[in-house]
Amino acid sequence: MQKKPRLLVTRHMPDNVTTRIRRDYDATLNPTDRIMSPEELVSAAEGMDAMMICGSEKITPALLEALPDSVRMIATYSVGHEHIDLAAARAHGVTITNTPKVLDAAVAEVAMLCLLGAARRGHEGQTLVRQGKWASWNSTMLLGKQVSGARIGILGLGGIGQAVAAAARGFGMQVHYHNRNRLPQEEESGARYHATAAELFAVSDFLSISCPSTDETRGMVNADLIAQMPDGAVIVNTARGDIINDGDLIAALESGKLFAAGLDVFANEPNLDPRYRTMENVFLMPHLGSASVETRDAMGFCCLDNLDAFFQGKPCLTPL
Ligand code: 8YV
Repeated sequence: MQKKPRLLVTRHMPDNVTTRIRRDYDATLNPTDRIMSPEELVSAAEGMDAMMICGSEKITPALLEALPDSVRMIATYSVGHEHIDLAAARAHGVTITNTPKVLDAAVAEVAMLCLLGAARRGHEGQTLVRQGKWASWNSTMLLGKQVSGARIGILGLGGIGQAVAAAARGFGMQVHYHNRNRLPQEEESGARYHATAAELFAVSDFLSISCPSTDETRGMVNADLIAQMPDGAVIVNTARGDIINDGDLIAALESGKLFAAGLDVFANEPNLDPRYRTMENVFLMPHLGSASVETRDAMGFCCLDNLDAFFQGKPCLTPL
């Protein structure tokens, strides 16, 4: 019988994923889920053929240099890959895969949760009920911003952005978007293209961020762009926290320029800018975009399908 490939799984995985890992790989698991330091990663990778990692593991040029040569493939349990230096991986001959598509629907659900939670004052309503401070019905209590009929601007109409667009259409929203390049018409599904971010922001009663974190997008959502938005707009972020300039967003939320924000992701997670914690007009989630049972299994299976293909000498399904 052929020997199973040796796989280092750096974080705890859902049961269905772990069952398949144990079945098909000679695996070293991390049941305590403690995030390893780069030195610990290198030492744990000793003798491994491949690694299955998460966004918590930074695959830097220095780490790739230090990893044993036996590691030929790294599958990241994420669609985002800003934690991996792809050029350095290529230079070291290490194949990298991610998990696109399988999480589009789940992340779009959380984008809508954040959008609705922000627009319809989900945090304040919850707090009122939970703290026993809801005295009586009142015609002007916690009035929100109506979603139906409003315009949503989607920054990054990729897989997740398109799923957000479909959900937003279900709420009767008019969809606008900005990408570096315009999509073919069939992928736009009627969404209106704006060649610049400033043009998109100018028509966005709601702005949903669905683009990756890159050198171009980091810090992009700043005071200048927010100033272009209609007064009383709402910003939603389910992509990466560092796309937003936190100081500028907070200033716009405090001044009333923005009505609210719905945030699932933050710069420097989990140590987000502490000012968000006490702001009433911010709906907060702890990076739960892909956190449904079905999607977290599908992400694991996507990693394993890629690993299986790699070790069978076939092309990976979702290489980077
Ligand atoms: C994950 C994500 O929860 O896929 C991504 O890029 O941000 C999330 O789905 C996280 O990155 C797990 O590694």
